[in-house]
Amino acid sequence: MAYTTILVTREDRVGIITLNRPDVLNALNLQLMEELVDALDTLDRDETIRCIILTGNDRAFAAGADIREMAEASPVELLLRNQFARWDRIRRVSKPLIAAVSGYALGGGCELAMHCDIIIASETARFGQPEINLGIMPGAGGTQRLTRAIGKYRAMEMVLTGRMITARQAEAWGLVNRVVPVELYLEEAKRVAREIAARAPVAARLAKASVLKSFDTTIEGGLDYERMLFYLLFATEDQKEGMRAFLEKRQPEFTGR
Ligand code: DAK
Repeated sequence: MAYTTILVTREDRVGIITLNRPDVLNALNLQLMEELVDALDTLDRDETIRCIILTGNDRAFAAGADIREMAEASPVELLLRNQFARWDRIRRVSKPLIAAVSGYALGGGCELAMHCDIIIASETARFGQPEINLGIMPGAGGTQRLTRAIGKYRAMEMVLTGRMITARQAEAWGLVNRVVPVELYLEEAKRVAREIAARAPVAARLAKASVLKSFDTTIEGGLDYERMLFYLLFATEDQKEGMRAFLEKRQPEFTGR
């Protein structure tokens, strides 16, 4: 698939997807969402890729769904566009996904960042769920993920007022991993991605699945799930290699097998 609204690059074992509709602050239109899901799917299936970075430009990660495209839509049109299937696919990306956010991450843009597993923010990042200003509410998981990330009262304030928060506020509230100067956010995301890419890929994938499981199960169910995945890793060559390397006092060579 040839992309017109995103750019995809590879640096060693890291795939980088850059949202690229700068004139409209990377508003997420149908075309972009289709391309984004296609690129994520391709990178997720590519054995040479071990971690994926999702980013925008310095001014905007994404200022939300494309309002122009949504303004006159009927519920049936929304249903037929089947956008939720695309968001579900993003939720199911099995490899670690890092958001490198600068500028606006609003509405669907904030929700997209929250689909990622780690969020690195520039000092200029602004997060918000401003849907209420348009007469709607978050529709791609914002009320659920934001609440789990920052708690009921802060989420309520953001969702009900539509007000944006700064990168520092997001950091203090636990919505981002860390805040770095704007010149460094992508570099920092790459640094973390390379660190993850050097680890055992199957273990990273199952560890991600296990952490995410904690959001929709009881502690008992989550512990059982974790245990199964833990056992499973002893069937990998990487487990043997990792432990052997430790005992032989050398660096492990993980193959993802
Ligand atoms: N959609 C379309 N165009 C947008 C846009 C957006 N969300 N955000 C910005 N733009 C466009 C502006 O219209 C403008 O275009 P021109 O006028 O130059 O043609 C250009 O980007 C630059 O924006 P501004 O001139 O407004 O720039 P400022 O610096 O003055 O203001 C701003 C920046 C981010 C404060 C402002 O642009 C703004 O308030 N933007 C809208 C933010 C917003 O309300 N976002 C939430 C959208 S609702 C769904 C899943 C998810 C969603 C919906 C459905 N399903 C699964 C069905 C999500 C919904 C949303 O995200």
